[in-house]
Order: sequence, then structure tokens, then C-alpha cells
Amino acid sequence: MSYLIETVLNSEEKGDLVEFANQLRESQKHYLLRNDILSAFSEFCQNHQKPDTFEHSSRLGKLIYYTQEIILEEESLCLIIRPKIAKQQVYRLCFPELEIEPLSIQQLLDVRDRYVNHFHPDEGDVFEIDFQPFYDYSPIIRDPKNIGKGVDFLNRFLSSKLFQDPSQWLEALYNFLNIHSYNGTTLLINGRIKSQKQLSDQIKQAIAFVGDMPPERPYEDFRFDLQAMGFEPGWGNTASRVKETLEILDELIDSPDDAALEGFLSRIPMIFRIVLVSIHGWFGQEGVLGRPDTGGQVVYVLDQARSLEKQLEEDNHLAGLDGLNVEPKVIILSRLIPNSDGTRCNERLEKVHGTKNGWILRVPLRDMNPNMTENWISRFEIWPYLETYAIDAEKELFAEFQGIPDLIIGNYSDGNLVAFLLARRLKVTQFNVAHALEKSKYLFSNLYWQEMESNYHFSLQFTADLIAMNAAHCIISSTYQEIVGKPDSVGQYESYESFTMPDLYHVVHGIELFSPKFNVVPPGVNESVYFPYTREEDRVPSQKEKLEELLFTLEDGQQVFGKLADPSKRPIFSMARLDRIKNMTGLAECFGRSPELQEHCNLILVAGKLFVDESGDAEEREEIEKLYRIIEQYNLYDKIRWLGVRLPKSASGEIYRVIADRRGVFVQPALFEAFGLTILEAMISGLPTFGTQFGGPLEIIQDRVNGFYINPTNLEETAQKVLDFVVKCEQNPDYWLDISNKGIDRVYTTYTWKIHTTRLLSLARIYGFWNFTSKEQREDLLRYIESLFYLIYKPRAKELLQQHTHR
Ligand code: UDP
Ligand code: LCN
Repeated sequence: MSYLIETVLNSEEKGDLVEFANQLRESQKHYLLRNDILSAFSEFCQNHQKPDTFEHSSRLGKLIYYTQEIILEEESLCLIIRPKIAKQQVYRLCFPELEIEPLSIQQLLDVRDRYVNHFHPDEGDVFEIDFQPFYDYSPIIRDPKNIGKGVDFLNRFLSSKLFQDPSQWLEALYNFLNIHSYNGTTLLINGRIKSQKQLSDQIKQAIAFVGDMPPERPYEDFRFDLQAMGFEPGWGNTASRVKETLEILDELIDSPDDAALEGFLSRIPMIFRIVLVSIHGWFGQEGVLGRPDTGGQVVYVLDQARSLEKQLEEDNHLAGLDGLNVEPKVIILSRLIPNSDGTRCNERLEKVHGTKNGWILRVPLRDMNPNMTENWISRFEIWPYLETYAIDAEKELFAEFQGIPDLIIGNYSDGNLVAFLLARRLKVTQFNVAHALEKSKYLFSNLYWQEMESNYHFSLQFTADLIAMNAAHCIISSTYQEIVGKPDSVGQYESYESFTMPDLYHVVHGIELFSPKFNVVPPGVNESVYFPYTREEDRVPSQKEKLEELLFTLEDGQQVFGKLADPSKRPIFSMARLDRIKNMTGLAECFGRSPELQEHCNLILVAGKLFVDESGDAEEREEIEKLYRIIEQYNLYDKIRWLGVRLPKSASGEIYRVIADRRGVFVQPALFEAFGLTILEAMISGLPTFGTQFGGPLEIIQDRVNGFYINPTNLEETAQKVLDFVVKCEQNPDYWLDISNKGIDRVYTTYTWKIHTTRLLSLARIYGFWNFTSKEQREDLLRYIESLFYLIYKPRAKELLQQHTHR
């Protein structure tokens, strides 16, 4: 039994637990989440005049701290405790004696179904989805702190296996080296090396041969000598690089260790063609950011494509492939939108700016229902069109690449599903990036899926998520907490471990969080657009002036709302789409409620749109209306500037700098933010940043060192934090500079695209090797996944298509 419960029950605090349970029974709420539990307990402590330390330090206080949910039933109370990261325990406390009984996942899911009146034992058992048996084959991480460092673990695991069984290892390595080629040209080794034994001998001979040369001697000078020994291009571009690579391999053969394995595999030229799948929204390079469903994912994928191409070129050069005219190609696969509303989303092919061979390839959704498929479709509605989309996309990709890709990276639930369908057919390595998993964004989205289905179709999305995340070889997450949360909150992937979709299925084991497939690889920022405000030489004075005018003084009702009484006040700046979760309205309200803050600062919001009729998105329309209401309620007309503009990329970089020139701050008030690229953008520009404590910003910012956390649900506290900072800066202007400089350092040392892509490509090579050499049985897993696709996903997608047809 959980020691947390046991210690309470075996102490005099048992009585308090009984009292607290009684208090809960009397309240109206029968399903309490952590915040509710904490405030109910705080109220209990006050009502019972407990000493100050009781709430947090008593045994009961600790139990409450780790309790994620409480569900009240008539005669009992169900506690869901998370004593540590990625571990859940469930207990039923039966009244009146508080007898305690552990519950299985199945029983918990029944309790949840009962809570929403969807428990029907007489109608037969529910369908249970369980992925656990498929993970029995693969190695599993033990310590939760190592979750997200999958590849390090995998390397250690692989090298120890190799150490134990050298002959099998040599055979696998020999076979692996034999398979590489580029456009028909053999790479690495040729037919002259006929056996593993010969490989080992030839390596030593080649090391001696290149060892006698001047280190910088170009590979082309001795290419044919190496060829005669059995070695083809791919080992290095100079004598010293070739020698180094061969020496690593030599060492690996003799005594495999994880560092050598990673070092060697990272040098192998095996990736030339990459597909990044990002389907929904408006995928383009101009005039799309800030539209519904179109934000950071687009920025991320475009920057990643550029950076991947650059890194591949660098890697190929170092591998000595210059003579082969190798041209890496990166394709962003998106959807073609015929009615493109002035964007270029109706063009089949668009070159990615700043690349030689990076392209956006847009494939139309099949014309199943022109009303939908000719237009932008919300990400929540796209499901019926994805299977045929994948079939069409495969052909288009083949035509563009003149072959198949080496790596497919899916983005978001829809892109990940298509990545799975493509990777399955093409037998290519599949990576997933979630960006945001809606399941944790929308409270109770699985429990009440039926009520929300007409707007959100979560039954399709969550099924697609389960399919794609289990099929993926590797899942790239931007933060640790995206996978398994924090000591006090559940991670986004963790929320897929077990859940009920009442009347549809129970997931008893939806994903293995301890699998080495999870890897934390955070993104970076485009450093030519976002850079510190102090780099005056790279700034364009005319652009700066124009933006200053737009931000603070321009009177143009079509673009800006609000006229500042005193434009010289310190600006509080925020930029986001008008999604409910982004909570721009919350920030406006926080500002509205604090006359002190208004005394010191103006509020500047860049929020895509100004007018309700400009938007076809229900949430966005509501947010626009709400923002007007708040401005009126708190009479903020001369204290706020609301810019309803879509800025070109270069301007969006300069805007942060203009705010920094005026010693302003950036506030990111989202109710939940999966990662938060604007935080990186603001910090690298030198803006002291206040980021939501719910989600990724918690890992980017180090509180009070290089930025600040805010709790956007607590408006007074948030206003006070910003005010305290502003007042402190007024007394000591160096404080602003200090936080500003530390924010800039934080991004340059930890969040660059160079770090990201080096890691990503290394992962792709290692997972490629792992798949090639391991005897891991994936076929049974993939067959199970296919049945979910055909038996659950497809019928529901068909149903949705019919609804679309009748709209
Ligand atoms: N952005 C923009 N104009 C807007 C709103 C957002 O250029 O009106 C950009 C912003 O600079 C950032 C991205 O869109 O690069 C938003 O990414 P983030 O990760 O912060 O949030 P998301 O929108 O993806 O949830
Ligand atoms: C989607 C989000 O919601 C953001 O939090 C991320 O920063 C963005 O995608 C890029 O991953």
C-alpha cells in the first residue's frame, strides 16, 4: 500500500482524513482535480484552525500534495495518488471506517465511467487497448530522471549487448556498413571486403595507410587507394578525418562502448532525404502566422528544415562526399488549399527561403467534399481526409525525391498519423513531434468526449495519437515535462498512459513512458530574425521607426485599437493568436484590475485580428469579443494598444527589440503552453520575460535568474510580480539589464537550432542502426496498431465525412 496513505492511517491524523473526507462529501463537487483538492484542503485547515505547518508538512498534507484526483462515490472516495513522476496508485477509501483497498487501472476506469453515467456492465465488457505486451521486447529505462534521454540509454544498452556477443555484433556491423549508397554509388565499404574478419584487418591497414599522410590531405587525393582496400566514400574529407573515423570503428570492434558507438554512428552518411509532415493550418512563409491553427508549429518546421539542410551539407562535406554531388533534400509536406485567401497555400511547390534544396510540397486533400476540401479546415475536422492524403502524398514524394525518403518526421496529431501511414508503407524511420497534445489542453476531454465530439472529434484525435506515438521509432519532445510532467503535475504523454473514452474504449496501457523512444530535443530560434536589441548594426532604422509608430502612436482603426495617453510609459508586451488557451484576454484583465500597473505601464498586444467578422473560428471570435468587453469594463482605451496585424517575419523580430529599446517586458500568459517559441524570441531579443508556469516555459526560464514565472490564473499575483519588477527597475535600471543579459545567454547556450539538428540527426542515425540490428519484433505491434486504425479510426472518420457532406 502507498506509504503516503499508510502513514496517515497509522497516525492521529487519521481523524483529520475522516473529517476532510466528510467535508468533501458535503460539497457539491464530486470530481476534484489537484487545484480543487488543494483549495479544499486549505479551507479545511482554516476551518479546523490547524497550525500553519499542518497544510504542507503534516502527513495528511503530504498525501494531499501528491493526490492528483479525488472522485467521490456514494459510499467511498477514490484517490489517485502520484507519489513520483510517471507512477500512479489508486485507492478506494470506504466510509465510514475508511477501510482502504487498492484499485486496478480497470477498476479506476470503471469508476470514471460511473461518474459520467456511462458504466454499463450488463452490456458486456468494454474494449481495452493495451500496448504493454509490445514493449516487453524492447529495453526499458528504470529511473524516471532518465526519461527523455532515450538515445543515451539505447547506446549503453546496445554497446553492452555487443560486448557480450562480439561475433553477432561484428556480423551486424558488417551488414550495416554494406547497405549504404547514394543514388546508386556505393558508400563506406565495397565488395572487396568480403567478411567480418576481413573488415577488421582492412581497417587496420587503412589506418596505417592514412596515418602516414599529412593530416589535411584531401580525400579525393587518395580515394582510389582506399577503394582498392575496400573503402568507398563516407569516411571523411581529409586524411585525419578518415583516420579518426576508422579508429573509432576499430575501437568499437575491439571494445564497444556507448560513446564510441554514438560517435561512429553520428558520422555515417545515411540520411539525405527528409520529409517533415505538417498538414493542417496555413503552411507558408508569409502572411500565415497568427491565423487559426497557425503558429509556432509552422515556425518550428520551417526553421528546422533550413537547419537540417545546413547540417546535412556540413555532415556530408565532413564525410568526404563532395565529389559525389550529393544534394540533401528536405521536403515539408503540407496540404494544398485551393481557396487560399491571399496566401501561397494554393501552390504545389514553394522553395523554402534560405535553402538550396528545401521545399514546401503541398498535396491537396481528395475532393471528397469540395465545401471542406477546397478551403482551410480546422485541425479538429481534418481526420476523414488523411488516409487518402497519405496515399497521394507518397506518389508526390516519390516524384520529388526520385526515390524514397530516409527519415519521416510527423508534426502534431494529423501529421504524425500521416507519417505513420507513409513510414509503414515505405519502411522508413518514423519520428514524431507533438507540439501540443490536445488531451491535456482541454480539461476532461476524454471523459466528456461525447459531449465535445461535435466540435472537437477527440475520439479520432486520441486514437490517432495512440497509433502514431506507439508506431514511432522516436518521439522528439521539447521538454521533459511534456513527457512526464513535474512532481506535482502529469505530463502530456503521461496522460495517455491510461484513460477512458466512455462507451468507446478503455486504455489500460496507452504508451510506455520509460521507453527509449522518448528524447528531449528542444527547438531553437531563427537567429537572423531574432537577435539582441543591442546589435544595432544589424537593425534597419527605417523599419524600427515604422514599427515604433505602429506600436505606440499610429491612428488606423483598421489595424490598431486604442490610443495611448502617455506612449512613453514602459510597455508590457505580448504576442499570440487569439486562442482561448493563449489567454490574451486574461492578461488584459490582469492589467485592467491593477491601477498601479497602469500607472507605470502600457499594455501592447499583437493578436492577429481586430474584428469578429474577420474570423471563421469560433474560439477566436469569442476571444475578440471578450477583449473588447474587458477594455470597456476597465476603461483601458488610452492604456492599451491592440494590434490586429499579421507582421512579416523580419518585423516580428524587430518588434521585440523596439520594446526592449524602451526597457519593456514580455508576458506570456497562456493557461497552458506546450513549449512557447515566443518566450525564446523575447529572451534572445533581450526582453525580460514573464512566462506561464503551466507548461514548457517552466523549463526554458529559470525563475528570477533569467526571467520569471507567472500563474496566469492568479491575476493579482501576476500583476504584482510585473509591478515589483518594474518598480525595482525604476529604482535600479541595472536590474533590467541584468535579467535581459541573462535571458539572452540562456537562449544562446541552450536553445539553438544547431544544437537541435545535430542531436536530431544523430538520433536518426542511431535509431536507424538500432532498427537494422536489433531483433526487436515490431511487426506484431504494427499489426495491432493497424487494427486500431481500421476498426476504430476509419469508421469514425467515415462518420465524420458524412457529417461534413451534410453541412
Ligand atoms: N506569431 C506571429 N504573429 C502573431 C502571433 C504569433 O508572428 O500574430 C509567431 C510568434 O512570433 C511565434 C509563433 O508565431 O514564432 C508562435 O509560437 P508559440 O510557440 O509561441 O505558440 P503557438 O502559436 O505555436 O501555440
Ligand atoms: C505549438 C505550441 O503550442 C507551442 O507551445 C510550441 O512552442 C510550438 O507548437 C512549437 O513546438
